[in-house]
Amino acid sequence: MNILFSIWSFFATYILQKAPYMVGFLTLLGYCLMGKKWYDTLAGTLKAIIGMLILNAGSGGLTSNFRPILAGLKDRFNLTAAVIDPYYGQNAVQEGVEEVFGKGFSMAMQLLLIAFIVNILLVRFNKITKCRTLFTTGHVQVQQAATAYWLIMFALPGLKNDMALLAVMAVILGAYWAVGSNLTVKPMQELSEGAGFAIAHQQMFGIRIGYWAADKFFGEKKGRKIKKVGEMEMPGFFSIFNENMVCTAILMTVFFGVIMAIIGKPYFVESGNLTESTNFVWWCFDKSLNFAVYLAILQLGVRTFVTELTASFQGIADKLLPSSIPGVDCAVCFGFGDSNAVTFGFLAGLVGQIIAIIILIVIGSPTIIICGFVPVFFDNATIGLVANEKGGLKACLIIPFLSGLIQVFGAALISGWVGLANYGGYLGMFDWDTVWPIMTVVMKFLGYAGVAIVVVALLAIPQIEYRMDPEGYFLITEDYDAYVEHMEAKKAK
Ligand code: ASC
Repeated sequence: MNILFSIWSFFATYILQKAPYMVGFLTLLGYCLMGKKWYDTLAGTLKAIIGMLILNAGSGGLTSNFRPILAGLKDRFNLTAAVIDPYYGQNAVQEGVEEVFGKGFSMAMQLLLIAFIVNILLVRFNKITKCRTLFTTGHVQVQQAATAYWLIMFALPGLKNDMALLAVMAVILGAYWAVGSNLTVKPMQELSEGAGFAIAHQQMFGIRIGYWAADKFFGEKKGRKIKKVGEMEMPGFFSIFNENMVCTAILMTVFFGVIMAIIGKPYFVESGNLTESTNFVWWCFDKSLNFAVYLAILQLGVRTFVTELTASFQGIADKLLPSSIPGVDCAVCFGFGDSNAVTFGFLAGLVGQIIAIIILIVIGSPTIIICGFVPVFFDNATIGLVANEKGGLKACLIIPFLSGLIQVFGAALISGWVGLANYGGYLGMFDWDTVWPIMTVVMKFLGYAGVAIVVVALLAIPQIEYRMDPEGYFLITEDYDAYVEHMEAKKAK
């Protein structure tokens, strides 16, 4: 019994919560189920792990380099404010949960495990549930389990029994994982031309809303042609913007240069980021160029692991989870579509967030928000990329801009209301500024009836999507080329 527990606890700590090893584990399992030769299995598994580690090096580099800059705005202007950032959000829960609810943080990790099982079951029985995607991004699951733990305890203070509480939370969170990532199947299969992954991250509803809005308001209709970012032929000097690295470097130098100049050298010297003798302008320039470097690393990581994971997942889909595909980190999609849309989406979102923050300050909001790098970059870049694919440059700028506004206002309302702002941070990613606050309101005011409404509403979403195209629904994950033909035939009718 003890040995079994040790194995389980090793698995939970080192594999389930660590995306690279989870991806490696799934690749290993998939290739074994396919009966691949042992050396191909070994090579594929290693490639998947290393690719994901490279992706983490890229996204970690972006985060550690640029997070202090945005957080610096808060210190520089002496604001008492909640930073929207998944890591700050998790810390806030860890710090406050005992004091506010009298419960320890370890229960949030039990929640993660049970919710993951709910996700697996929903996919296993997808003939009924219509859920096609398995969450594989462990670090995100930890952050979400922590915040969901807080929000649901806040909404249902009467639910004192730990087992009942865990059961309710796990069903809601597990359903959110299965249903949310399932919503990204169509946008991602179209963007990657059938690479075979969905997104399992923190803006899954945001991706689908962005996709829908881009199509509806900017998409190709009779007499309306779209111009995607990659199709913009720019004359003379501007043509250098067609090159992703150059474009990113120039835009980042301008934007972050302004922000760093506003914060000023003394702050960065004091916080130990540079020494007094360092040339500040050159330091800003160097930092901005590094943005393009980390983005390139991240894309290399994607190229390294995606084919392995999706090819091996076929084994899992054939033998264990029919018609399913893996849900992966949002940064994976940065390897597809127009790379410049990533930068444009991010910067448009940043402008939206900064305007929203100024509005909060001007109207004297009791909760002030500071943009964290992770939500402003990863959410808006992803949404921008998807919007560009459906609606071109205009959609790629306007939709992330609106998303930036929504992120700040949504986070201010929910984090102030539930009390997380008092602990300095909130998860703050798109779905957690929109869908989760709505679910929290419904449960807070309707109690158990609210829980039922939330669960039924979540589970109804894949059913509705299925009914809109019963023939294409599973085809899109099973055989993308056949799906494209099916869509063309449908259009011709
Ligand atoms: C998150 C989070 C990260 C990033 C990363 C993006 O939500 O916690 O570290 O986004 O997953 O690649």
